[in-house]
Amino acid sequence: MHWHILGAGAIGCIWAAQLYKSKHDVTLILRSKERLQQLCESKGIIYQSLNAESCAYNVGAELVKNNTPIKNLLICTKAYSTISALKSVAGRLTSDANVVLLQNGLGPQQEAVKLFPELSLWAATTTDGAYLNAPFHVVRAGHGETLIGMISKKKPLTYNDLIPSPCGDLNISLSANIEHKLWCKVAINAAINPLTALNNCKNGALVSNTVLTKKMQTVCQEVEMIAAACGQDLFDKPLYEMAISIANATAENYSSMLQDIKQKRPTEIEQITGFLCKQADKLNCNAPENNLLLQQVKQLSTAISSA
Ligand code: KPL
Repeated sequence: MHWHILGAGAIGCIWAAQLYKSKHDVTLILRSKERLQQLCESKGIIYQSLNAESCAYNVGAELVKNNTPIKNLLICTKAYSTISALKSVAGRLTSDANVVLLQNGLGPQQEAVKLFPELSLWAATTTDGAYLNAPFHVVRAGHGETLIGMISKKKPLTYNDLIPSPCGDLNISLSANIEHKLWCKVAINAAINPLTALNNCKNGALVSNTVLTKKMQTVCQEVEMIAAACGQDLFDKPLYEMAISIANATAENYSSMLQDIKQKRPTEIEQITGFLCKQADKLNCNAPENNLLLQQVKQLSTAISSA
């Protein structure tokens, strides 16, 4: 199976390394000659596993404007770039192509289905932990699970038609209700990410600081109400309890949104809290705390990028 991967951040690099290691054809799609040069200088993807061992994987790479056909595409850009990434290679997709969208947030998946009704589109969510030490040098911080499910209206394929098997140390399963899984992830991200980004704190502070814990509780209550209005029954326990246990389990982590702020990158606030606030507006739900967080993160982002 030949996979093209668009988005060579931490998750894209993990996938590329694991597919390559499992003897699949894999090609990274890079946006500039400078990025191709960086890959060349790093001598492929450097993958550092949990036991600190490093391996180099000499994966292939090409530019977006290359015109070779694409049969299997994984897009793991940040959520705000999903649609432009998909559009940038749409002309290269074969008529039977599979496209997997793996990122935080909600909104782009639904937009992709509307824009490309003829495509076999899949959405994925992961609890794998990883970060980049340098361009194409990925450090595996934790082994989680990746769930993939079809989001387009086409006849679903079987597992073996899509999931490359074997797939190294990736733990991938098909999900019959991926929309629900994406909602659950968005709800957790809405509870944790904006508060950590605004307060410049590790996830654990949401449990140890009573003021932040109280705010997180209010955020969770609103998110649960919005989800219920959208027909989503999130977890088998209250969202607040789930958020507390995830903030505890990841106490030493900086959330992805705080990392974006620290590195002066755009955040995924529009695809997380923004998505939920839009749903709340449509359904006349009151979500003042989430709306406030949305505005505050947007302001912080603007202030940081213009500083
Ligand atoms: O997924 C995460 C993120 O930071 O985006 C959590 C679960 C909050 C862990 O940091």
